[in-house]
Amino acid sequence: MSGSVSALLAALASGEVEVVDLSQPLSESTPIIQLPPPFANTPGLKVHEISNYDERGPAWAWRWLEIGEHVGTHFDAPIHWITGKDKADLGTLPASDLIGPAIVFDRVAESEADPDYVLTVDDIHAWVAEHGPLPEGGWLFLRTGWDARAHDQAAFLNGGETPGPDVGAARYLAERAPIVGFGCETVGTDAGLAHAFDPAFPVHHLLLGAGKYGLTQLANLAELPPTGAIAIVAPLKLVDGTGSPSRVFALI
Ligand code: 23J
Ligand code: MN
Repeated sequence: MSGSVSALLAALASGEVEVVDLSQPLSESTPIIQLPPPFANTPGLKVHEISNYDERGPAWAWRWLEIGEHVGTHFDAPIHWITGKDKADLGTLPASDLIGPAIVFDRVAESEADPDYVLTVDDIHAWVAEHGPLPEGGWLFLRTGWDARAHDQAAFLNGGETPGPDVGAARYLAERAPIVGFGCETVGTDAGLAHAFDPAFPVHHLLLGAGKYGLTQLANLAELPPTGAIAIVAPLKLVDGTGSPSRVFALI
């Protein structure tokens, strides 16, 4: 075993390094995105019993799941969007992209004051001036306080008014930042009003078009420092997958 791995194991065992669960619980009441007509919408989770220690299987319980790829805490692969259609899917993206540094932008106050708050390039430059450069091969997580609403579909969707990056910030994160992905607490990586931006849904359009990744409905970002955490992101290795409910952890 290498020295670095044993040092990490020792730090985990002693509690010096802590594991934070960034995933929301996944259930039949997990909020799902609501696109306006004429667009098709995703089903949420539906759980079916196969057996429950009964005549169908006396010593075992098991279930099967019906679920959209884009439900709950989930991953957006580049092929989710037409701009990324020739790029990676969940079966092909390199596992090494799924573990990396994570930094957190705290925009709780701004999002409480205005649910249509948008993150701008100026905000990114101001953060970098205070905390240092965005992480190479890492994740930028936008904290908005929206995780506190995740038990309630109406409060979570908020009539389509939710914070997110503006077009300039989306373009910067896609084209100029060294990150592999952008994560948020809201139902989608784009702001609620982003269907009316130009281009529409700019985070999807630009970030996925650049072969980068999205993560939504994160929890517990409040426990992370602005810099210095490690994110571990675990979508299914779904062949041709455009997205997947995911377990997401941070080491702090
Ligand atoms: C399809 C169309 C628009 C959006 C989305 C999906 C998502 O947010 C998603 O989960 O990828 S905005
Ligand atoms: Mn998605």
